[in-house]
Amino acid sequence: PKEIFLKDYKQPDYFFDNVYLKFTLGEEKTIVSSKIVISPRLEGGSSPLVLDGADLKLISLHVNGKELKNDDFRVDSRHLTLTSPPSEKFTIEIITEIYTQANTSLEGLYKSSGNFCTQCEAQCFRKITFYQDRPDIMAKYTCRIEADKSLYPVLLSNGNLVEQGDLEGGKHYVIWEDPHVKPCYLFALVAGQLESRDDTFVTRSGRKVALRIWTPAQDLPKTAHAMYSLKAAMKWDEDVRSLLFVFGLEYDLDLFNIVAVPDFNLGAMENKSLNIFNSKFVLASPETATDADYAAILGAIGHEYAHNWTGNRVTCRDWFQLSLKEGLTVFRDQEFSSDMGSRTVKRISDVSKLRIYQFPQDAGPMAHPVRPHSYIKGAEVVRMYKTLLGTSGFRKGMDLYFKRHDGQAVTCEDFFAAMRDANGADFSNFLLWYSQAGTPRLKVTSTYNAEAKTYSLKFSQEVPATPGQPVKEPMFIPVALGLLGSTGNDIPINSAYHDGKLEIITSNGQPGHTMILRVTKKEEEFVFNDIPERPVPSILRGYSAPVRMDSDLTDADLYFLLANDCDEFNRWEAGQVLVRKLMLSLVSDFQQNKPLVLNQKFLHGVKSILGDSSLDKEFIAKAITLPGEAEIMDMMEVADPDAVHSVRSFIWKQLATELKQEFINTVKSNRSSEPYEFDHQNLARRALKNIALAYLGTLEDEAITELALHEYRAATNLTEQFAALVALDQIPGKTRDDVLADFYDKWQHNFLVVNKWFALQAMSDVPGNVENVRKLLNHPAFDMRNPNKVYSLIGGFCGSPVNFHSKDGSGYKFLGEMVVQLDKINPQVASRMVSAFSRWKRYDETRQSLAKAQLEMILAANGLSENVFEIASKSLA
Ligand code: DPP
Ligand code: ZN
Repeated sequence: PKEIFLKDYKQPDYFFDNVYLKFTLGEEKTIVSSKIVISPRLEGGSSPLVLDGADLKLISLHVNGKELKNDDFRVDSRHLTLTSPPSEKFTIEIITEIYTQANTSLEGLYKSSGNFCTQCEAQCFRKITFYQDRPDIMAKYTCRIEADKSLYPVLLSNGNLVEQGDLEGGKHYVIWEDPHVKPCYLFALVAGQLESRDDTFVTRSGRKVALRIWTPAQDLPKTAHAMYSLKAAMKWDEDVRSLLFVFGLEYDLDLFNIVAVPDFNLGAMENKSLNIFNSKFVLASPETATDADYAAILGAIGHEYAHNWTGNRVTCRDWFQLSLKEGLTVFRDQEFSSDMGSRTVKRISDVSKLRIYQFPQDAGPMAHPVRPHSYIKGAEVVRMYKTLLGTSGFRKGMDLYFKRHDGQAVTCEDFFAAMRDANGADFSNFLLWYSQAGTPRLKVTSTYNAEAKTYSLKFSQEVPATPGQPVKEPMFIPVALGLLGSTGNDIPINSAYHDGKLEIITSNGQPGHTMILRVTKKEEEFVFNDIPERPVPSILRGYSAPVRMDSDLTDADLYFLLANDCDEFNRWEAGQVLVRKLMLSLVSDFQQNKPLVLNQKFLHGVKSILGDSSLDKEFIAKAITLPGEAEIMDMMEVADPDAVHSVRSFIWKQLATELKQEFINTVKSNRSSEPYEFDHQNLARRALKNIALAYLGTLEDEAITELALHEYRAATNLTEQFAALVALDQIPGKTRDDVLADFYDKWQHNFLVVNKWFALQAMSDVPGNVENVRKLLNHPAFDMRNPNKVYSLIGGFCGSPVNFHSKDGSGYKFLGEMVVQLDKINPQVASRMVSAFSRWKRYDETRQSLAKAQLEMILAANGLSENVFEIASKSLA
């Protein structure tokens, strides 16, 4: 396949005005008839019209009502080309057949548990009919669906239902009309035996919107939280209260549908007024979903709903602009979740994700800029606009963006220009965030001059080379900074000498006396005057830019920040810097066969946080959680999974041993017999209790096993029950086996819960666990065709550093085999799995050659998909 480049973008030669689709859904095949009103862009122009298509059988083709002859068009496996279409507005009518039953890729129109559904993003509408499958083709759609009435009583598409009725032979039909123009990737169709939970939402201006969440009847009781989340998201997005950071965006139709399907490649899809969700992000009850699931549902529904404006009303010109909608919408859902829960804890989780997923990718063969397709880093870029412009400046930019571009398909530069123009802002080289790959490294050194009472911070930055980008320019890095005096409070300052000039530095409503420094050069210095004592700097408050920072802060400084910083994110971060340093030094001890000894100061730090009743319990839980193994490996010259795993387990167990009584007390004092509530107070309580139990689970101690068993049996919700299971899972033996069997027995009919059971076993660090995982492939509850199951079992296994990276190569061999098998079923899922190999060069030579052999084996497989080929070959390059 030919690689496509951003610079090659060309406007389409033909615009589509109206699209009339007719689906005749059948068991053997589905017939799709598509009638499109087309306008040539240039008057009198008659370049060929090239339509995309994949796996389609062309039945007939008419232009302006006349059937086309063979000389007038060409059709091959990827395109239908009209060699010389009319030079004025014309109508084309295409009839195709598609074979939905054979579609295991879960792209285009497919079947999930007997129901029809669609997934068209990114370029999958072409699996439904021939079309200009690109987002800058925006048209109005009318969709007629015909199907058997008893098998498919519910027939849904985008927009408003305008007509329905019965047909001969037990069939019925519906007609949906979407008044808004949209690109084809937002088209959706659902047909099946579904029932809905109904509610209404009245928008700020009085529009009464019917809300429906569709599932098979038996799952309806599990949609209450999703409905709550949807109403909260609608309210949040249209809100105008000045204290909250909100957007003032109202919903624009009278109906909003969500459908939950069990087989879905991704999390969810924002199709206009007919969102389709992976059931994992809709279904929840206290007994079958954890707090993390509840939060993920809130976030996912918030995300897809937010797309109605950022993505649907204003969409991407081409797929290089994905971040235009995804970066912005991830940012918006992060803000929504922050307002619904703890802002600090949400920020901590999001930054951890960035460190675990994005930074390693930035440093590997798959490194790419925010454009074309980085979601999480794209959200960080949007966040930087807000940091620089403040809440009201950012809002002005958003308003201008919608004023200029509503109903259009635009670019990241258009978004940038709206932010800039609405504020008259100088953003210098900010656009580089979209085009330069790699994680910038920011070095900070400080000097205090007691005589002159000046304090200086010197910044230097470097962006590492990435594939195709050997040389980099300095980036625009907003650094949120506070200077703490010895009392622990911020020293009130609002100006600094920057390159010899006095600059006033605004705080944009950040906590304390936070200043926003604009660091834009390879090296630069900021000097603060009238500083009475050597301050402790709190740098990058709230993680104001997605960079890796090294500073000359001492351990004493870090402990001071941990105890005093008014920016809670940086309090957590100070603890993380300390523990990362500690872990890396223990890793080096381990590699040199030195005995491992836990730093007592660290132990006391953990103890004092655990006992600090002034802190939010959810924050405590985050603060005493060690960074993940992937995060530590990412900081090493040569990643050593065994050493990192041993060190992390050592610290974990040491803390459990030394703080056993404190952890036991934490478990006991955080029990509750009240019914489950998903509110901050309760989920914070459960988070703290569960982390304490997780620590205790490492101890081979009968009393602890009893305690964990008690928690397992007494639990009234999955959050606590599963945490007890995780604790018990750590020690191999009969208790572990019994309780795993009991759990399966209890939940075997709920596939979402069974997936957790798969994942837990897949991630186990029990030596030789690959054999157990292989056995589970044959478990009656497992199914290679269901992405969630694959992600739980095979994906879960790849997340276990010791077993996946086992030096005998058994883990790599397993994944290699799985990728080849999966690719034949579902290339998207296979390509997600093969990504686990992409960082193979980070490991030692033995592991490198084992992983390389698997990548070569995969590339040699017959009929490999483009998706897997791209990742495997780029990884090897
Ligand atoms: N556009 C989809 C979403 O935002 C892709 N996962 O969730
Ligand atoms: Zn999205």
